[in-house]
Amino acid sequence: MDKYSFLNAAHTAYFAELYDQYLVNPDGVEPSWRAFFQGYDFGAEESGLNGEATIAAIPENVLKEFQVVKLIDGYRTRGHLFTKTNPVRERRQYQPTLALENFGLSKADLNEMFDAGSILGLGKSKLSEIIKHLEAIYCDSIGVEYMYIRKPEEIKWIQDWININDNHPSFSSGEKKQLLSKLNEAVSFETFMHSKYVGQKRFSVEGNETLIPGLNFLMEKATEEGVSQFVVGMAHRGRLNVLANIFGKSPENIFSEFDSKEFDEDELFDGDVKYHMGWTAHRESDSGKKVRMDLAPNPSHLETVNAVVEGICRAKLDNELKGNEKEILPILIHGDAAVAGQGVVYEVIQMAQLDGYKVGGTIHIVVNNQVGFTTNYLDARSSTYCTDIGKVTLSPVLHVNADDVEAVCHAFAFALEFRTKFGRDVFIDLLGFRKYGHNEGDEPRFTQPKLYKAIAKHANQRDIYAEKLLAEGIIENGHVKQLEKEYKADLEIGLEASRKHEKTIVTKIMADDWKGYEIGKLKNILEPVDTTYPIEKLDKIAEGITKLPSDKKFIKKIQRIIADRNKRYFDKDFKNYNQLDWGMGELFAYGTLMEEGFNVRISGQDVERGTFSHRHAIVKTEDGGDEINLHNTIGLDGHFDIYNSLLSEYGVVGFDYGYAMASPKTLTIWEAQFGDFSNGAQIMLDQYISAAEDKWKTQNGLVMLLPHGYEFQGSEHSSARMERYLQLCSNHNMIIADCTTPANFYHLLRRQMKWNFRKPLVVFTPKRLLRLPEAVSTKEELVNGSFQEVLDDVSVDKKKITSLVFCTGKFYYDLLEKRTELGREDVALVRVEQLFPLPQKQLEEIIASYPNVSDYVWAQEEPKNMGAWGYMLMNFESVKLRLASRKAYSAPAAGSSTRSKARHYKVIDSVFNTSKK
Ligand SMILES: Cc1ncc(C[n+]2csc(CCOP(=O)(O)OP(=O)(O)O)c2C)c(N)n1
Repeated sequence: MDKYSFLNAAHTAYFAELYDQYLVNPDGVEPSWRAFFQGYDFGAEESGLNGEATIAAIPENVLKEFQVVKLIDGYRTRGHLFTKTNPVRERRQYQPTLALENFGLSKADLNEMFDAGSILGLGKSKLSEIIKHLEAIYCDSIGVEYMYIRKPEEIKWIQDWININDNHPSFSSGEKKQLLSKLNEAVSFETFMHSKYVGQKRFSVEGNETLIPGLNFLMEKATEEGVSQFVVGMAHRGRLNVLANIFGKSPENIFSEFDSKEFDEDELFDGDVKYHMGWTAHRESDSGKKVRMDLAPNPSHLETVNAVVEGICRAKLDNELKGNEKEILPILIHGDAAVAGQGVVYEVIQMAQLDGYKVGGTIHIVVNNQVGFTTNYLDARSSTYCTDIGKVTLSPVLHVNADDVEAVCHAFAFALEFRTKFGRDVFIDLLGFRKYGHNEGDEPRFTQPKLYKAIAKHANQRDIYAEKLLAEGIIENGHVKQLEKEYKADLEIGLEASRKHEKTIVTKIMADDWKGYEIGKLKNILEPVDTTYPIEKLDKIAEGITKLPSDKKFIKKIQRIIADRNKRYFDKDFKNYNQLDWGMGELFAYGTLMEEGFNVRISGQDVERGTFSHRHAIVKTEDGGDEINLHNTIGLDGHFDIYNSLLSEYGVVGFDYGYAMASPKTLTIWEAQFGDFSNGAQIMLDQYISAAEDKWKTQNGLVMLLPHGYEFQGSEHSSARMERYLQLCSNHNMIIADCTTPANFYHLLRRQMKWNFRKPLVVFTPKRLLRLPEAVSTKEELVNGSFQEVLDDVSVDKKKITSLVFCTGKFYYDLLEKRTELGREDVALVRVEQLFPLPQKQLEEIIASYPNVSDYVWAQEEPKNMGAWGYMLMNFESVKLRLASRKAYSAPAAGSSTRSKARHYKVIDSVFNTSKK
């Protein structure tokens, strides 16, 4: 008997279904069937020997069923390549096509009935019916990519969803009219602006106007499903339209920005171009639910805002939303060229499922106008689609023809429901075109003459839809004209009103979260802040964080480290009693702030232990089963979250910046592995950290800890590039510090939260000092002290001093060592612990207290063209400083440790060698 005689015709439906299951999830079918299907596939594709034998043995009608299942699978995996999604040009041709012949079928089979139809919920059907159904689902205005997903339940859910009504929406007449009305707003806004602000850049959304009804539909539907907050990040394209028609920013306000009048504000606010501004709106949905919408401000730098938006959402989740991901929806709106080209997109997407960064899924919308400035998509990416990055997280991607507003809304509905169900990212590729050049004054035909010939003839998306509704008898002639008239009349009123303003109306975002916080002025920054803390409470915290739980087992080394902390604090007989090291100073800052009700979040590479093993904020039990954050076990008010990050700087700094933007009550810290790597996040520094307050009047208390210091490890791992940070400083935009004692670091961190304003704080943190016996502080210094911007040399007889040396950070200890070795009583070492804002007055007072100085020195371990020298030269004119440093180099340090040491000691010698004056 033939091996496959059991495959009789009566069971074809069963085989078809089984084969379908195998195609979706090979491991899900019973092994002997799997082997059988593998043989069949092999035969069908490769004409391999075993496969051929298998095929030859399968009865003809069963074989045909398999071929139909293969065809169905072909539509599922490749259907998106053959859609009608491009409104203005033919799609590229992909091979092989979905032609019948490519699946061993022919036209003669079209009228045959196949059980495989049951896989699609059609029951036994004619092949022609099956294909019609598949064409409608996969090859009309929406292309669906999802077969790379590895979870069968997600695939099944998607297939069921798109199977309904052949993946087409069924809107009521009322809903259709509502879509048209929203489309009219999108179109009329642009035409109004075009006539009133001729030639002014506004980055019109024309060619993708359906974004507006799509977003409106998405938000209304999301609100129905329990979302109460939206956080949106988007670039220039269509931003003003979104602000007007989605966020409800008043035309009066928008036009006031267009007229570019002066600001009625203080000197610390220079403003930004109108298509970068953020906005917060409190609106009521159509169903009467209250929602909050935040549009994050963003710089020109494309895609950078993604990270910030995710951070904002996570902060809201960690605090007011108590982790309920269904209450908040992050929406990122990308450009097609930018989403394909900017690396930060990858960094942010990699965060999607990570403990420290996840937000329950993001809806990504690409406003795909097929051009990036002047660059054609063929030059802009190697990937098939601009959205292919979505496959990294196995996110479904829907490509949708932007001319078909109903399909657009349908795709948005899918995105929302998938995100709600699985808490994962979804991508919508909204495929339209760009009516004008990159901006409205730009000639697109220089570079895309053919495309723009087609675009010139193409109707706008409102008119396309109006025609459809007219044909369906839903609207009458003149309906659109009336809509346009009414909408433009409102814009006219706004325009009139805006012209009466002498100043631009200043946009405020996230004002609710920042009630009670004032923008920090220089005067406040340099005033002392009370960061003292009662000893009894400190003792209690010490008890909690210097003892491991007795019912759990830990490795010996961690037991020793925590016990050492305990003895340093409590054991009067211990040789290091009351010598609190750097890690302790830091951990006490967190504990005391938590007790006072603040939260702490730290993220960065390997921060839980600390790159240099000084922190151990998370301790793991010996079997690795438990992770304990001692700070969270002792009943303090605030919570302490610390996360080892993915290996990213740009994305993670952006995320934590966003986090700090939405949570003034959380001490938000990002730590670099070594400070050198922070330049990977340079855009965040230049565009946000140093400039945001000035551009957008937003506050941000992000702390950056940047390990820095010359310890002869090569050109990297030495310098966090202090000079770069100092160059960005002006108008008290941030704080730059380089502390030398645990107590001062402790007070610096506490001061950061005690202020009633927030400023970014950049701290150059030590490596050697983490364990240096001299770099310790006492309990009393934590309890009674305060942050010292400058540490005068208290060990000297000031009258004897002829050489007054200023330095910062760890280099102080190198100099101190040498001074001790030389026994020099004529040299004083003054530590500038806060470099910006520079404590000028305090420095001058210190200078005045040394009566006999003839040699003022700035000493730094960095080369002359790096470190703080240039900054000191520019900002400190009270005395003429002599420089003691390496000479100028292009790399921060030599690769050879011998050479690096020689240079280092030469600098130290030059500090004490006054003949080199
Ligand atoms: C990081 C970055 N590099 C370069 C630019 C300059 N630039 C502005 S818009 C643009 C093209 C963007 O194309 P796309 O992402 O498709 O958006 P579109 O303008 O077409 O909507 C470029 C290159 C920028 N703004 N940001």
